[in-house]
Amino acid sequence: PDSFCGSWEIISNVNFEGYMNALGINPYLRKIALRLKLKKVIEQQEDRYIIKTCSTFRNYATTFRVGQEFQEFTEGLDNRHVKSMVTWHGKKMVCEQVGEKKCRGWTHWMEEDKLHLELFCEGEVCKQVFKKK
Ligand code: RET
Repeated sequence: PDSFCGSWEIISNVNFEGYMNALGINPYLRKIALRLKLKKVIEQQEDRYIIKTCSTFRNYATTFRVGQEFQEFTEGLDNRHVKSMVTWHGKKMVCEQVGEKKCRGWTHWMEEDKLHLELFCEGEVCKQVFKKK
């Protein structure tokens, strides 16, 4: 697949509020999060990916190998422990996050030169698009 690697800045964010609500994130944090100009920094070292979500308020990072289950602690988001697994579905990088919340995960893919991200949780879907910095 096309490389996701590099620095990305958000250009659209649809239903982030609904997604955060589904995660049970409190109204105060939701309000702050909605105003952030999010950046993604994606690195790949051999079969290991590092995805960083960055903002002036808080950062969040995950490291994983595709096809290998890992324990994820969503620190600073909803602070839950989930069992995560990332796999390729064609050109889409799909993560399932198994835990207390049903149907939780995300999907990354490229369209033209944009990075697309869908975040889902219990029927709520947030759609974010990033352009290369
Ligand atoms: C911030 C700020 C504090 C509140 C919330 C946040 C959301 C982070 C998200 C990160 C998604 C990361 C992904 C990583 C892939 O490996 C910005 C930390 C709710 C939604 C998809």
